[in-house]
Amino acid sequence: MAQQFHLNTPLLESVNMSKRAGTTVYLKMESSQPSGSFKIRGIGHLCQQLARHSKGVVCSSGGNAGMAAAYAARKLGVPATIVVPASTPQLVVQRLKDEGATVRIAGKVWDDANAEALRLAETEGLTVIPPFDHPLLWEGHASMIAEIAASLGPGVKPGAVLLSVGGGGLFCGVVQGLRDAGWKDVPIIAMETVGADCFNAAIRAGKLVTLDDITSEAKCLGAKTACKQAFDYSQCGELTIISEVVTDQQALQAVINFLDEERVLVEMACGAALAAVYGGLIGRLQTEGRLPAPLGPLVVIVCGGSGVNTEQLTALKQKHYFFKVTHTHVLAICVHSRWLYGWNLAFCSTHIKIKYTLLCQKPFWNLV
Ligand code: PLV
Repeated sequence: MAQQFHLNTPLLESVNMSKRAGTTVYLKMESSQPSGSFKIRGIGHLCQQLARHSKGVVCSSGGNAGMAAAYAARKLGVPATIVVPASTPQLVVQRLKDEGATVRIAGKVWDDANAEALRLAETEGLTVIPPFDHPLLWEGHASMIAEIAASLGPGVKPGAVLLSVGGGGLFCGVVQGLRDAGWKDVPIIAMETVGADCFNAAIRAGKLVTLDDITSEAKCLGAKTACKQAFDYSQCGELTIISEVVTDQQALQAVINFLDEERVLVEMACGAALAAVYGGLIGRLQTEGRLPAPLGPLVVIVCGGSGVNTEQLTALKQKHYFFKVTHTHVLAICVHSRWLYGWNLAFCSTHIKIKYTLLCQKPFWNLV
């Protein structure tokens, strides 16, 4: 049998997240995979089938598919070229090089890098490793559901599966895995961030949609168009798919909460899924009747990601103004403006608004 590149990852119960979600939360710890994310499941499987005797592989990536391709190629003794967009953090570029890959930077977003990878494959005779759109990838990703079934034990079925969507490869693999396990009635909660929400846009439009740009910080969710199979699943009617979008700030806050509570650092791409628990989405979906109440165990795919370290996290926090404005701050501004302008209410209110905007680095009307 061909060597398997991925690991069987733990399924951990989270007491903190269970409290927040109102049901038992199990974390499928794909962040512990070699290469740092679930991607090695599908890409490892695909490389076993297609890359063993290749002259070299080329993979366009937001980072993590590239990490998996570079890892698998190194294990197979095949050269790897990884094409990433300019938005890819330097730390990922370095990690790819440390894996022994040749790194090329092309364009602004993943779609640009993909065009370059396809061109290279053509001119240099390299085997293309797609990051999310290939049946072998989905087959590889599906293995995580078989593992979840084995970990949960006989007779235990998830109440829902929570995951992030970029191009939709993980989603397709999970659908396939749920079908194989006889669990196709288990709802899937598919999370994206605003500005990297091609799957949600497609569902709303009733057809595949190409976003104009990727404006989210969660670059690893940044495909402009979801893969057709993911869209077809969303339309097939036999599955329950709940597509939701969170802001970058919510995804980042989820990354911070997860680090504090579970002691694991993941990318914002993964934070998008975690935000559904930390931001109270599960309860809201139950109130809206879109998820059953009570809900069976919630399985969260902790997809991971290598594009983050403490320095990167600090930079993201600064960018997303995580300054906590307390009542004392607001009171101090009011007292100061009263002292400056007395009872001139027009001046006072303008002063308060300006101070508040400067303090929070966001307009005062975004107070909540
Ligand atoms: N990232 C891809 C696509 O980027 C990549 O090249 O790395 N969580 C993490 C940590 C990811 O890296 C990705 C995909 C996803 C979730 C979403 O997976 P997908 O693309 O299969 O839906 C543009």
